[in-house]
Amino acid sequence: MLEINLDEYRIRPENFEVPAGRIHLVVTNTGRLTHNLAIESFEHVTGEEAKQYGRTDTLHPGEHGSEQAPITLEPGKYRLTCTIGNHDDLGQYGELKVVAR
Ligand SMILES: [Cu+2]
Repeated sequence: MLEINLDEYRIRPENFEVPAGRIHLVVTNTGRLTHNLAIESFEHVTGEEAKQYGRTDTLHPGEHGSEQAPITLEPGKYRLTCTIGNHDDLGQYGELKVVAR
């Protein structure tokens, strides 16, 4: 389970390590703007969209959210990001490490 807080413009905590398999998101927007949380491939080819493994709905201030659909992750490194506006550019991203069970 990933318990994450979103605000301007951070994902807290920024770094996670979880066992491979089903990932449950428990996300709270503690900020004053809308945010979301998406899990994407850690690296992607420049000019191409990152592969997205799952995400929450858009969360308004004070709202809680979970994954929109079941998320299953293989071991590896993933990127956590907010896909709203330019929040990622402003620093709203983190890293998720998935390790073999
Ligand atoms: Cu955001």
